[in-house]
Amino acid sequence: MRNRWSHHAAAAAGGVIAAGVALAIGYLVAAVTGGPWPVDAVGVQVIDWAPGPVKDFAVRELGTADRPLLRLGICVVLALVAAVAGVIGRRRQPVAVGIAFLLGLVGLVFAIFSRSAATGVAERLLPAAVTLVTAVVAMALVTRSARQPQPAEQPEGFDRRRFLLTVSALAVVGAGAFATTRVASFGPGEAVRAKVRLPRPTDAARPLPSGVQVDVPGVSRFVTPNPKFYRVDTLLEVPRIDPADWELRVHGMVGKELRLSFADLLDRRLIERDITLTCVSNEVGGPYVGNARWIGVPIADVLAEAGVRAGADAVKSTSIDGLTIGTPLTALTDGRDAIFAVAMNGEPLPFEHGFPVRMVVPGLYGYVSATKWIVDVEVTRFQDFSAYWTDRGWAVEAPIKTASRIDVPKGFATIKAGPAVAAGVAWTQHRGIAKVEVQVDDGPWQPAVLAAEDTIDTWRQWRFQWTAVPGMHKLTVRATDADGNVQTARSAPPRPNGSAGLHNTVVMVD
Ligand SMILES: Nc1nc2c(c(=O)[nH]1)N[C@H]1C(S)=C(S)[C@@H](COP(=O)(O)O)O[C@H]1N2
Ligand SMILES: [Mo]
Repeated sequence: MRNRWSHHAAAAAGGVIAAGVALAIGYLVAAVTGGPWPVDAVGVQVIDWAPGPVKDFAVRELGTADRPLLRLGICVVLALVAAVAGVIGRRRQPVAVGIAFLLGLVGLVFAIFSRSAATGVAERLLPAAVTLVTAVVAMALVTRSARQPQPAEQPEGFDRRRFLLTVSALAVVGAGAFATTRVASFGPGEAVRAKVRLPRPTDAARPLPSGVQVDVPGVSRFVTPNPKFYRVDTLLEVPRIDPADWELRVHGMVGKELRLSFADLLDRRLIERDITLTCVSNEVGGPYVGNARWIGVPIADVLAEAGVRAGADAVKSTSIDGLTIGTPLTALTDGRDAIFAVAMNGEPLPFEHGFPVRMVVPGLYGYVSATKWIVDVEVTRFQDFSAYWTDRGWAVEAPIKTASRIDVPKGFATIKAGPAVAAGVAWTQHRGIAKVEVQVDDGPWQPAVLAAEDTIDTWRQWRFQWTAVPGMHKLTVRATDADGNVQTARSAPPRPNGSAGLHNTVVMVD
């Protein structure tokens, strides 16, 4: 009896290892070809199919940690099925091999249909095809060696030695493929990014005014360092595009279609601007906002050259993986600094932030304006298309709502009684912050001291001095834009067009 269970367990482990070696080899092939790893093909489709509330939860509670968790979840499900297949395979080998084939087929189907940065058919299919074949072969080998013997052959159980040999050989191959992929860097790596020579901008940003940063420890840095910049995207593997292979197509309701290479773009008039980016998913007081110094080509210049035809009211932009974003034409042509950005804080865009080219448009949430890894721009009409997020219940047009955040003190911090300081940031891109006020408990609104303004397209810091008396106290902040509109106290969730309401922080005063 004990023997039988340990044989089942061994067979289950064998099934898992068969699946593991297939995934590891697929992982290697994906890295070499730049095609999608089948796990990621399934994962990207799960992201696209996930109901709004699930996605909102993932963004809110997990942030970028949702990606490894999604991969892990898919691998756990696969491991469970593979374990069952391994056990079944002791008696019915063809069934186990059939299960491996079906799992591989699922990966292949998702690789065909999921969004992916892979453009060629071969690169798109190769990783999943190799995974499928490996899965079938590995499952056949494992189950053959774990087969339940007929009583006549080997009454004492399966051939332990042969099983261990098969399984460890597969494990070594799998581990080798995995390690090779992690250690070697295939495809366009940091080298292609490092090779980019950024020309000097034709129109440089003025130096940051002194006093944009309040001198209070714990307040956000005025310029968000690239590695700290928030990130929102919908792929499991960041696209790594070689600028030499990159092209931007501008077409649709234009007089003349354009195709711009990366070199063409760098040859054009480049402007350098400080622009604060915000995500529509940011909760009141949340972290999905960052400020950077960008260099890019004015989108208006490119559109003017293409010649926008009458009747167009939108630009539909598409990233290399086929994700679409719809932006009002007016926001790109009304004189604001909407750009095809090529640089972020003095370096080529990081891969995570859209290398080689992305859009940045002051005043609009990222999901309607900030297309990363952009490859296609179509001048069109809103009535003629719908974009990725609007298909998922988010608003078609989404100007950024006025917001303010308390960075210091942190929530539930304990501070000393007496003179105290609170500080934070406020933003209302392309309108400009005119006033920030703080309320202690239910007291009157009192003005905070504003830090220097960089531009109306950037966030603005503030500090507030108060006298803390012992007990528990609540600080609430609100901002007013340059047109005199006071930030609303009426709270709204991020969906469908951005969170609203006032941020507050509770502190204990000793
Ligand atoms: N290709 C692509 N572009 C994208 C996204 C994406 O998922 N894919 N996310 C958008 C959203 S919702 C936001 S808020 C910004 C975030 O840009 P960041 O990740 O550089 O901060 O990019 C936008 N551009
Ligand atoms: Mo976003």
